[in-house]
Amino acid sequence: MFTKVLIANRGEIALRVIRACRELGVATVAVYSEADRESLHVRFADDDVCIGPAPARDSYLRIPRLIAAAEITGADAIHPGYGFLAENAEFAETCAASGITFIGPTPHQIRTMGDKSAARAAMIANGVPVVPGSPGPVESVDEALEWAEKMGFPVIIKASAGGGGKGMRVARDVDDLAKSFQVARAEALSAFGNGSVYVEKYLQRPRHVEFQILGDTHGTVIHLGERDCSVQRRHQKLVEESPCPVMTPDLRARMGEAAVKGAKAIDYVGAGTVEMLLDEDGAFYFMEMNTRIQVEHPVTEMITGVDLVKEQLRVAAGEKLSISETPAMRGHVIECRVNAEDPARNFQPSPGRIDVFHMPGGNGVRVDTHAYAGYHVPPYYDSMIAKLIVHGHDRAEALAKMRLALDTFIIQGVTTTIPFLGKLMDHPKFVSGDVHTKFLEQEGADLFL
Ligand code: MV4
Repeated sequence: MFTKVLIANRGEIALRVIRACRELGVATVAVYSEADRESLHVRFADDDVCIGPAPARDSYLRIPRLIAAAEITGADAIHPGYGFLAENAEFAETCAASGITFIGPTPHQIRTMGDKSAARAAMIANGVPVVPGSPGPVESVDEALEWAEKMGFPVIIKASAGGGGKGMRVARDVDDLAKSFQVARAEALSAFGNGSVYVEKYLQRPRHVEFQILGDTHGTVIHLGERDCSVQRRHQKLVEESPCPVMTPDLRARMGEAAVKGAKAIDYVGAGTVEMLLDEDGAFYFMEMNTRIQVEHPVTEMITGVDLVKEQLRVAAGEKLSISETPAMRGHVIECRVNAEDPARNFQPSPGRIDVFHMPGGNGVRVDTHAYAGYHVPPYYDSMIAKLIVHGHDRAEALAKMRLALDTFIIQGVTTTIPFLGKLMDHPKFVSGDVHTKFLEQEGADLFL
């Protein structure tokens, strides 16, 4: 095991990683920007290093400063958390070149899955179902049109370097296609410096169902069940749950097998997530693989009892996973992301001082947060200030527990999404589990007020 781990992140995930290290007897190093001086991750770590001014590009994204901080403090490994440099192959390479273990997959695995078109090709080559479409990038409108005519409209043009919804355009008909192709290509070029795009059949109302994967360096790759993350707004997840409300043992076996096959195709090592689209007719398709620990990992932790961050540390240290098969899944788990945002103002961020902070509690209630009364939510970073996760025997109990927990989560001083989430928990379609990726856009209007 490592002696000292540097956490190249901030906020709740930095605290989450510090806890896992502590439990394993590993010392920790916090890095922080000038805006995060008063943060709990700095107080809870054994050592801390200021790495620059508030903007992330001047601090949390500066690879040389992170490596220097690790060298100065004697850290032998770096955990990247999520966001920032978590899926940056160059960072993973620089760690290795500096004799520091990157707690995550290899640079090659990060790169393959980061190129969405290459990932799709790797899945096709290994017999993992993908949405019908072009096997690789398309170079012209005419080539895109050939595929569109083969599959039928609507189609979606996606940036190879994209993911998370950037550089995507839907085309409803032939007239749409030329424009969508050009817009997607231009957006991809300006956002990623890479104009490569590919074409897929567009699914109108799919669910987003993702499988948690763990792989080790001894050849074991397993899945730990799924999370339904269909409730999103502008590609930001708001609620995640497990099991997926429409899951059956047979469907889980087939989707899980496909997810593991996809991860094994690149000999995946570490914690990862295979995102799939589950269509209304029960067909499922590989969409993307995320090569990091995700925000919503506690959903899987609560339903399986497996500590995913401790598994990441074990795997990175060359040890075997603590489990060799898919663990049993017990009951039902729901997670709500609490953001300092104003739903009535188009979810505009609401930074500032938290004056009152009272957390819910009780049996089966988990809160992952870095916030406290007196904490200043900085305007520079993601506005998530807490994750509220509840476990019930079944979905109805989990829902009831979530409603009560949201009602007793008191935050004053900044506007939060808590009241919005409370209303969402009473929405008839959410209550019945009848959601899809367009749910909020199409049915959420009265929740925002
Ligand atoms: C799709 C799709 C429908 N059909 N691909 C959104 C983010 C990126 N990961 C891929 N995305 C989608 N790809 C096909 N062929 C619909 C989406 C999509 C979506 C997916 C998951 C969660 C929320 C979403 C919201 C809008 C669109």
